[in-house]
Amino acid sequence: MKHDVCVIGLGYIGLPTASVFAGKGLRVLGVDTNPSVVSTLGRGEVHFVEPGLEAVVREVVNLGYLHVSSRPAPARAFIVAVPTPFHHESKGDPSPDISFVEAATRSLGGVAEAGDLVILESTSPVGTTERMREWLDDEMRCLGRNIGGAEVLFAHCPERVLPGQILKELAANDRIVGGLTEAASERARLLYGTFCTGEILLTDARTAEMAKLTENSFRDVNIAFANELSVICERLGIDVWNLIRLANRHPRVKILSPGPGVGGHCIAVDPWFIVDSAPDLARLIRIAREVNDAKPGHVVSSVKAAAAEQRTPVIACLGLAFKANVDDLRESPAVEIVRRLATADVAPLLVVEPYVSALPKVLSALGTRVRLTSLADAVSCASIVVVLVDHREFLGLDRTQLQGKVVIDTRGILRAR
Ligand code: SAJ
Repeated sequence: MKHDVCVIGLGYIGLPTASVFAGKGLRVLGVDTNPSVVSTLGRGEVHFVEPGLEAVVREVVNLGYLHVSSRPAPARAFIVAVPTPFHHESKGDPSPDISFVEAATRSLGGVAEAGDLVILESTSPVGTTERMREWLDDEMRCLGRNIGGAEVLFAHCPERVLPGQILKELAANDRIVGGLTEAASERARLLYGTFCTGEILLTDARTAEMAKLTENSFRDVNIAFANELSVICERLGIDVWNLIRLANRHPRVKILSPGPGVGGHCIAVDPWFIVDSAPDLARLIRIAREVNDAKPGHVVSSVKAAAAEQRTPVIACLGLAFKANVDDLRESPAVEIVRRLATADVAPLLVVEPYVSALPKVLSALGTRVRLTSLADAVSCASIVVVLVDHREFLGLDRTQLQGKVVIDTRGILRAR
């Protein structure tokens, strides 16, 4: 049987995408190289927290619209949604790692046929969709198949959904579709039209690749502006939250929120893809990355300074996730701050993270200096309270409980009310 859609990579983007296609009655094959992901999904369960996703997956698996496998099979359309991390170079800037995209593309060498559509959803450096065509062509030639990559249609359709609201945004957001040919763009438009109620905007593949990188760099640069303001205000004795609230009353000013740094697998990563492709020109984008990456170090210094003033300091760190109300700890500045405080052995650390049941390895490996505990225990035992994430569980924090303690509120939640 030829599937309607085969999705390669069942992570934060691939799985919801496969599920919404299946929910529209398309026959979908989801592929993941991790055997435990395949077996979890085969039981109709999911391997990460995303509101509403488990119910959708259970339904489409039970109805037989979504199957999962460790290998791709023939399909009219293939969607590649694998990670595109970066290499931390020992010298110089980080550089993009597109080896998972290459492996996924080559895995289609034996199954793709002339007229099939291959879509890249992973955020990728400009030119990656063109390279996919070359990889597939090469793979098919090696396998002795008599069709080439050129007979397959290719498009880049970047995802732009917000973790925590993925199902809603998958359907509602406008979508950019950039084909290597117009025929590819048209086919991709038809496919996404099955569930996308937002506008589908057609362009070429290189523009689509750059658009995705631009969106996240725009946000990074604007968060860097807020983070720079926060450290300037600290020195000048000004409440940055109040300042931003006032400045934002100007009709054309919309400053974002400062925080402990920028985390997640998108905004802290994608700007480097632009810097890598034009290092001499991407000056502002690089500086924004550096400003945001310096923020965890600034928070650590403030906590150390507060601890140095006390005889027996105990530090409560509220939150580990990279942002509010999710369990995602990837590239989280909060984890990095706790790690640095523990490594420097500043004081006992009580960590509160309502969205995880155990500390991540990078922290549990540090031994008993870091303990995961409840909000009530952490707040009552600590002499220093550091707010690292604005989880809804922390918003009701009672100011009277914090009297007499040093409070370092990197998210401004205590001033917001
Ligand atoms: N942050 C701040 N201040 C702010 C806003 C965010 O410090 O005013 C921090 C957050 O705490 C977090 C980081 O920035 O550490 C990123 O969070 P986010 O909610 O802004 O974005 P992500 O990484 O969850 O998702 C982004 C989104 N991109 C944009 O908003 C331009 C999403 O639409 C993309 O699909 C996603 O990246 C992606 O996959 O690229």
